[in-house]
Amino acid sequence: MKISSLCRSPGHALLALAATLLLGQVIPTLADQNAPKKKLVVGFSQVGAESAWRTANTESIKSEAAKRGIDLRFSDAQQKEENQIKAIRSFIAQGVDVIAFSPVVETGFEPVLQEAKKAGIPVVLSDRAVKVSDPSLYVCFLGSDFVEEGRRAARWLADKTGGKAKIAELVGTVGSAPAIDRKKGFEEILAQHPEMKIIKSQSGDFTRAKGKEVMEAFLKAPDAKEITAVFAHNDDMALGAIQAMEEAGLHPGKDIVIVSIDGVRDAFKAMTDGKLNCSVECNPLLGPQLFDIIEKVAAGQQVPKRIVTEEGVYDQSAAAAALPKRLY
Ligand code: GYE
Repeated sequence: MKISSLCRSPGHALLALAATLLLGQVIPTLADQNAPKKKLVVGFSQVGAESAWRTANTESIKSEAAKRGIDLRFSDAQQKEENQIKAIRSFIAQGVDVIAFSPVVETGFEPVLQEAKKAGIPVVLSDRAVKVSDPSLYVCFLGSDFVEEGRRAARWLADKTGGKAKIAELVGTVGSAPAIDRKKGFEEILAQHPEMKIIKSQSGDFTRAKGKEVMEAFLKAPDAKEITAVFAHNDDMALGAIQAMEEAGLHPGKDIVIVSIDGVRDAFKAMTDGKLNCSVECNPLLGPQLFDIIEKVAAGQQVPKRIVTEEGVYDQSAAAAALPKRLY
């Protein structure tokens, strides 16, 4: 019915006026709803590009943000804490909606996180944890259980060697959550096996080049012949160590048993070639879960303080079948 046809009496006229006012109010509201939504702005400070794991992690985060139409301000810290602190400060200055970051080391972030809190910007930790005295400085930590990964590596090695091994350990970045926790979990299981001992331990900073360098030094030491196993905190360092062993005329995977962590494609290839013995999975494809959390946080919804990713263990017997399906 047309509004004009209602205006035959004062009562009708009033009704028509009310209808017009009502429509006047309804129409802009509908228009608001149809207006393009403001893009969510997220600042992400990444550790660097130190490993194949990290490359896959960065790709997962960038592609997921693009898929969701999120304005992602991405910053690469090149493994330096001071660069991460600068990036976070710049995200605060830009007034982003949410800050996410993967802290290169555990300590030293408290002051900048306090600045974010004062600015009212929520912070989500991705992959690595921080040590802070005030847990309200971040809303959620999404990542693996690194202690359990260390335990898994040690359990596998104990099984493989019948509880007898002289181990050279390639440690991750000093002070980083995965290096601290993987060592802790590994040593926890070693404590149950008196004939398994770490005889050498040094950081290879999670990179292939440094893993190789450290292994070369281990192999030049007077007691080098005693080494029966290598525990590398990530695949890249194990792959570097494999190169060092081959250059020294050894047969990696046979003369020395090697277990590492991550489960990247090159590790699966090395396992199918018989050079690496085992890789404990650590999933870098955190993008979808991370942005689920970020979107909830931005909408003011509650999220759990800790979300653990699910992972497995692969050795040579499982590597060939799993390789074609590996996504990273
Ligand atoms: O294992 C390593 C990377 O923080 C879990 O960092 C991550 C670790 C990963 O460089 O390859």
